[in-house]
Amino acid sequence: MSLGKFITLEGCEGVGKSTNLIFLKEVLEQRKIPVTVTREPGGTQLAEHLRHLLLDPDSEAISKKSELLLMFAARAQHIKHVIQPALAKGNWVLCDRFTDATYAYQGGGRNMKTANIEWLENFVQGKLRPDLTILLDAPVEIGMKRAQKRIVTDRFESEELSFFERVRSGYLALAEAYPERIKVVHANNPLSDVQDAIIEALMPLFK
Ligand code: Z5A
Repeated sequence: MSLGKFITLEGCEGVGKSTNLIFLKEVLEQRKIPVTVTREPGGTQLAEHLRHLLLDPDSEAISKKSELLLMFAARAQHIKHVIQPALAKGNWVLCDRFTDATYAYQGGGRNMKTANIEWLENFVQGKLRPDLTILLDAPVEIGMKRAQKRIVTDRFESEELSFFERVRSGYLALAEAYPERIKVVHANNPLSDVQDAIIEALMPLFK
């Protein structure tokens, strides 16, 4: 049985997930809520190895099926060794990306069948779903421009603009399908406005 809350941050690259994850952690800690901060793909030793393989631009060509399965292999480890134990002891888990990213990137970006992703989601996660997902949404060019300030480019970042447009549409379609869980925050606004909107989305979890 899970006692803590499971919150995920999603969005295209450079929209501010990492920045706002730190902000959310501080907000929760001010309320004396124990927090576990983690990310996907990753979060355990094996899952971080898989992350490295998945993001390394020098990896051998990774097929769409392998990419999808590796995302879920990393997730299975992450859930068993980090997410479930943290929730069970009452921590709130803040996760930088989760399965919505698979629907958006492998489903939207790579055109993989939703039914296959759904099957894997049920197989790997059982009933586990986030209590709240904050979808940071901005025009793709804005996020790309912010992300371009970094020196290293990963395997996904070398995709074309059209790939990221499909990812963004995939995310927005999910938000429409699950309006109770997924709250869209306009990430091209000034950071203080973005963070006000995040707090507003968080409030129902404190009741
Ligand atoms: N992936 C997948 O395909 N399938 C899956 O199931 C999962 C993942 C789980 C992981 O990358 C890759 O894995 C990802 C999808 C794939 N590939 N891509 N692309 P990641 O999540 O680690 O990396 P990322 O998406 O590229 O994240 P990022 O570039 O680190 O961006 P971010 O965390 O969203 O942004 P940030 O670092 O917080 O902010 C970027 C800059 O913008 C920074 O200088 C901030 O100070 C600035 N910023 C942030 N907010 C603002 C506002 N509001 N105004 C102005 N400036 C701002």
